Amino acid sequence: MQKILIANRGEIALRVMRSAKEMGIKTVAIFSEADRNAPFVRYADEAVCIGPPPSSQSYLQGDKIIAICKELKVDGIHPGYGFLSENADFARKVREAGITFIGPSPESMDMMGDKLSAKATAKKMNVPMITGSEGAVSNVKEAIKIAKETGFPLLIKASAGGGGKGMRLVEKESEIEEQMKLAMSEAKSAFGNDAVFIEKYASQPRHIEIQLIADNHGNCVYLFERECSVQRRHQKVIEEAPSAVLTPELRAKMGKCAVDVAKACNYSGAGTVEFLVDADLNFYFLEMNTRLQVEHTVSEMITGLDLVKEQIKVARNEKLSFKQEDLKINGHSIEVRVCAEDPMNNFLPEVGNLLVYKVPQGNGVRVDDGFEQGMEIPIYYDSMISKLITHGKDRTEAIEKMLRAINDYKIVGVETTLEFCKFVLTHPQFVSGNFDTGFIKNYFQPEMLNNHNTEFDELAAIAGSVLFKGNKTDFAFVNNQEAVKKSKWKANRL
Ligand code: MV4
Repeated sequence: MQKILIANRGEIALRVMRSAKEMGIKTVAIFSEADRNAPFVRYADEAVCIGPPPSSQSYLQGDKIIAICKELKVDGIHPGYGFLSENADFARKVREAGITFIGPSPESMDMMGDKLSAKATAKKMNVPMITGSEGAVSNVKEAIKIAKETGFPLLIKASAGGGGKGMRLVEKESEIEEQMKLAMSEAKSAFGNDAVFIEKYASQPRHIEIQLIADNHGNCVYLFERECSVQRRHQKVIEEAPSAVLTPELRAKMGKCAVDVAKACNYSGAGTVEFLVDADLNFYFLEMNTRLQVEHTVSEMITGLDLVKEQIKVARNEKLSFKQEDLKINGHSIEVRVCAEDPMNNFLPEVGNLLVYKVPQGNGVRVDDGFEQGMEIPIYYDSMISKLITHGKDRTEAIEKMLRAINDYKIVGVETTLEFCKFVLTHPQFVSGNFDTGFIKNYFQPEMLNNHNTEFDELAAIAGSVLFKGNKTDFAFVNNQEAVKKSKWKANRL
């Protein structure tokens, strides 16, 4: 592999290109008109504008991306996460064009993309499953019959869904008919597939996932777990590795189940098997993600591996260079997602200029970002500014480093989730390790975040815009006014 195209943007495009460069592989960026000045575009050896800002006209243009690859003699595509990363039809077209898709085969993606076939595959391997329907449920009568066996509450889930999309909670029999109709029509319009299934609802579970990597020679190993229970509306907020609650025995058991699922779908590359874990530490298969995930970084920190390099090596048909028994957990790693959102205002995404943007540094601190001071946060894509990752000898040290790093992170111009993450990291329930997916709903109220230093923000905003003025005079005036107005408004509100 001589040259790869990264069919993505922002931090993950940069992160992939760094590994490619270390391997002596040339990189091609594609970018939308909104990303013309983004660092990932400059970092690439070559860069091509693919279209207007909306994803549907740029990063989701699979045929256009393949045409660019042919023109620039690209021999591999890394899809990152989101966008086309789990699109089996795209992976198939890439293969047909004679280009290597850095990821699993379209056949594996199809098998795992459909939750019903994923569950059937996992069940065949004797992976524990939550009680529920055997396959799709297509009428209310059948649903009621299953509900009598599983009991209430139960969940109706869309087979084509995932990440909580197309999921409905049913508390009692009288609600089944309505919820089932809603679930099916939602699934039909969102995914073009109205297949739904039923599961007993596990209350307050933990979300624990196993990272794995498989090669094209029948080798597959698990890279331990990530604890991802701190979520808000199915968006992960904080992830860590290892989990504070798994024992070595349970870890090995879950790891083996994840590897079995991968083997059953002839998996190749990096993948993740998601489990629900209940209060008694019983675990149940949820779904498999056939991509590199946002939070892969914490697995890298505790294993010492570079997952992107491993993905590329597998795509080059190399054998894994390590066995399960070679892998050890080294210390503890935590990641927080730094998003341009306002936690005081229902996490509403913010757009605006990064007037001041200074990242934390030092021992055990890693920042994977895609922005620089003075850049605008575009409205077209997700709100993540960066991933802040720490690594320490144990969980306590990883938390201490994270709190220090959050304090050292200076962002002025947009509200961020940094203070909110600090709230989570200092909460006794989080510190104890005893928390589940209900953490934010149960413990967080916006009023708990009132330690804004508005005077600092205001001064920093002015300082930032003065700095910024150095390059762009006209802009700076506007930004300065806006920043000060914003800080004053914020001060009034408090
Ligand atoms: C569940 C569940 C409880 N019981 N399934 C949400 C996302 C999707 N991957 C599956 N999800 C859930 N499935 C049963 N049978 C609770 C959730 C769930 C959840 C799972 C993981 C992380 C956060 C969550 C938040 C709410 C609900």
